[in-house]
Amino acid sequence: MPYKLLHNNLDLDLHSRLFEIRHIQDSISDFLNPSYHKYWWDPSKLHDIDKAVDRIAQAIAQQEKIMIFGDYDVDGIMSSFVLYTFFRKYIGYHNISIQLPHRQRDGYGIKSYHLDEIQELGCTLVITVDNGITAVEEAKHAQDIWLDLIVTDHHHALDTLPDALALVNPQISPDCKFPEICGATVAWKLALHLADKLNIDKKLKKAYHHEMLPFVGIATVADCMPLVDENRLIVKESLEMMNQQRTQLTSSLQGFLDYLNIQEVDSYHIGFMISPRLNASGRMWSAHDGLACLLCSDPIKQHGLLENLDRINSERKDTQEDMISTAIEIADTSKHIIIAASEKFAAGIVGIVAGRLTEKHYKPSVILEIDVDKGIATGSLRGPEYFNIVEMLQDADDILMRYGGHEQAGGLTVSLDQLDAMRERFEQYCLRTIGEQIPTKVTTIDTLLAEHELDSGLYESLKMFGPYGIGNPQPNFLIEDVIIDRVDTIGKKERTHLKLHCSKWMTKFHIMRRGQGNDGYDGPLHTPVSVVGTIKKDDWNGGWYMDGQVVSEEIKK
Ligand SMILES: [Mn+2]
Repeated sequence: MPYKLLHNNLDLDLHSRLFEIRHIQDSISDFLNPSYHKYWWDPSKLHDIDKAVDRIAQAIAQQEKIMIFGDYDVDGIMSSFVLYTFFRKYIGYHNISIQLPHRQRDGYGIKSYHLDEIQELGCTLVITVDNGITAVEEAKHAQDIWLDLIVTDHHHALDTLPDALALVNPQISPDCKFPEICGATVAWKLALHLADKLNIDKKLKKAYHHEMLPFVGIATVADCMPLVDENRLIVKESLEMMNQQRTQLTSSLQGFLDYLNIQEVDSYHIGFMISPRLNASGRMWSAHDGLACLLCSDPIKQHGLLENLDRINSERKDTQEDMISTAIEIADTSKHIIIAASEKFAAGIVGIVAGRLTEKHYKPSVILEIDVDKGIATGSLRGPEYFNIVEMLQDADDILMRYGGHEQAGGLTVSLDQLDAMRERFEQYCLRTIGEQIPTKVTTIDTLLAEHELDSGLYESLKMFGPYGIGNPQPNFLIEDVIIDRVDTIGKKERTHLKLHCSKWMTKFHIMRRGQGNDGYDGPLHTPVSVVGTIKKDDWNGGWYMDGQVVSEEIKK
């Protein structure tokens, strides 16, 4: 695997080097200590927000029945939770409920039949969260049946906007300084603006703001929002709350973190422990199971709900592994694009499987669930960064029934009699645009670490530059002239790790290779090598370790 080093000017300090590599325009102090003053923008800047809160205030005054319509992923669940909590807990308004669509049955977004059902329940106002900006026909249907519809969303709008009572979306709000916020942040800003409209006590409004912060932070990370600008402020603040003021969190969130035994939460835990559990509910069964975990205030009951989520998540993982092996079996991985379609595939998981195959093979992939009764195949696409998914979909416009997406991810529906034509068209398109040779994946290394930087404060210094994720990736480092003194296998029987004891001149550190104890180490000892990896906190011994490896390949500088 080839490596490329982005920055090797050790005259600059570490933060300055990372600043240059990432082309960050903010001042160093604003970036390291993001403040509300600098990054928060007022909810009043959102398109139609006054219309929205006026109608909601009227609904409250008239004791109307309100329905929040969300989505089945983490952002959709959190958006619903954040808005609902304002009504129930902060203004004591109980004539409100949440409906989340069922992924397999309903698909994404509010449908006209949902509006009919909601009206039959006696509701006179629907507020969508994390969806609705493309619901043009549905908004028309709402008008036809005299049901008021407020859309709050953060997705990109189409050419035609729905004719709803209000459209609250940063993407169509020219005054928003930073529109790349998640659906939960939009819902939160709506509630905060509603608090002003209702003249809620300032202290109470502040309490709501703080109590919701961790939930909005989780949604921001889970929805893959870029962790820059206002999102960086939100996520940094929410991590600080989860870590330093845990007793002030809602009992449901405390219960969640305790159950997962997370000591110091960072974006990694959100992405790999919290979100998958909440998402699994919507993938395998109903997202209401995830929502129930957030709403539950009885610790014993919540423990049961969390165990249930864990079980669903394990099922999801098993199904995912099965699907990956089936996909590899039935797809021709030597082609430029990996395409696998099966009746056995689960609709909620096709996206993850496509993502894993693309990551492994560094090629675009399409995973489809076949529905023989309906005569269609529906699925997800993922692509490596050198490829544009949506352009390929547009190229096959005449043979696809439905499609959508962006550069690296998309979805499609195709009739079964066009499936082979689609395979052929996609492969031809890839051959034409990529060329004969599939590009080789180059691992980028941010910068070198000098010996004096390998001190006990390295982890804390890098933590200030976080949270890491989309838009601010975890830095990858190179350390040269390292001697591997000794290698140990540590850990319990089922899961052993390799520990490489390293030294660079007078400085000692270690590299951990988690879960790889059984593989052993056959690399060089007692001779200078280069090591590449990320810096992690050492919970056992304090300080830090490198999660990385010895590289023998040449590194392009
Ligand atoms: Mn979202």
